[in-house]
Amino acid sequence: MSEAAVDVVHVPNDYKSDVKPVWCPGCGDFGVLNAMAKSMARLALRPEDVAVVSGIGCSSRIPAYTTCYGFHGVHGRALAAATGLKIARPDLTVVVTGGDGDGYSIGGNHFLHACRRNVDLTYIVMDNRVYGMTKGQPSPTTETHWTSKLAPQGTGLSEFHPMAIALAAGANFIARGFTGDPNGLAEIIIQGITTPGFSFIEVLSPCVTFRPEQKDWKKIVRPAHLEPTDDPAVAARQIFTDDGMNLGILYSGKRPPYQPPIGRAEATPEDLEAEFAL
Ligand SMILES: Cc1ncc(C[n+]2csc(CCOP(=O)(O)OP(=O)(O)O)c2C)c(N)n1
Ligand code: SF4
Repeated sequence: MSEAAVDVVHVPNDYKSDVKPVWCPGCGDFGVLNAMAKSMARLALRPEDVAVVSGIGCSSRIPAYTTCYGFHGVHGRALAAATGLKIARPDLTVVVTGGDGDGYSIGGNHFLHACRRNVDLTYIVMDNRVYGMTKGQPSPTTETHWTSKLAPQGTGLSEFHPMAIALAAGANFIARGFTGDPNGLAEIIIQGITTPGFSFIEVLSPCVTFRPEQKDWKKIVRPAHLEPTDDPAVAARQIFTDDGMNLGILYSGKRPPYQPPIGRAEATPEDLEAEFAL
């Protein structure tokens, strides 16, 4: 977070652009936009000191809906772009946003290595257990027996467990929020942004169009009533007894973030042109 960020009082609407979201009415992703705006206002961040980086998907549209710097990149590559940005501009607060398809399917490899590298990023995954933008294909977090026109017999595949993977791969902060609780989610995002290193926030974000049954999540989510631990063994036990509906901060570690010194560019553009000339 930039130290110059505390001079102006901001309200959540200062972080929302004039671009009207094209999400379906009732989509959980509205709750994430609201929670992000609340958290940035509470942290008194200047929009120009924040970059929101995404891939492709309904959830990945968020950068355009904010007044922060934004990068709406390539499907599954948000973490790679954000890592480069944060290394080059450590003064920026870099928030990465996307869906379960973007982050765990095509972007799965980047997810593993972002956790391992522990660059100071906050990664918010809007998990609706489906590919919303491309009309309802199963994603890695889709339940094995969920049937639809596109998967009439279900996938028959084990579900990906993002929190377990994040812990095993080295993420320094791991939490779960719910879009129906924007205040609780905003608090988690604040903790994620202010905890150094790679912060992974799984957000249960209903896709009301392709998974209308997820509207019932509001009846079954619950606060986990856990003290965040910095002991991976304790966190691992919690994760493997978790039914996916416990909300809160599971793990808050002490691993220092990876931030190599930023050197002066040693080659000029002319040197590079000469080197790569055919
Ligand atoms: C390289 C590439 N492969 C596939 C696609 C098609 N595509 C666009 S969004 C998407 C999945 C979106 O699902 P998710 O990330 O879960 O986001 P949601 O729309 O559910 O928020 C896919 C497969 C693409 N745009 N680029
Ligand atoms: S298709 Fe699903 S994820 Fe996409 S905007 Fe509509 S409700 Fe949201």
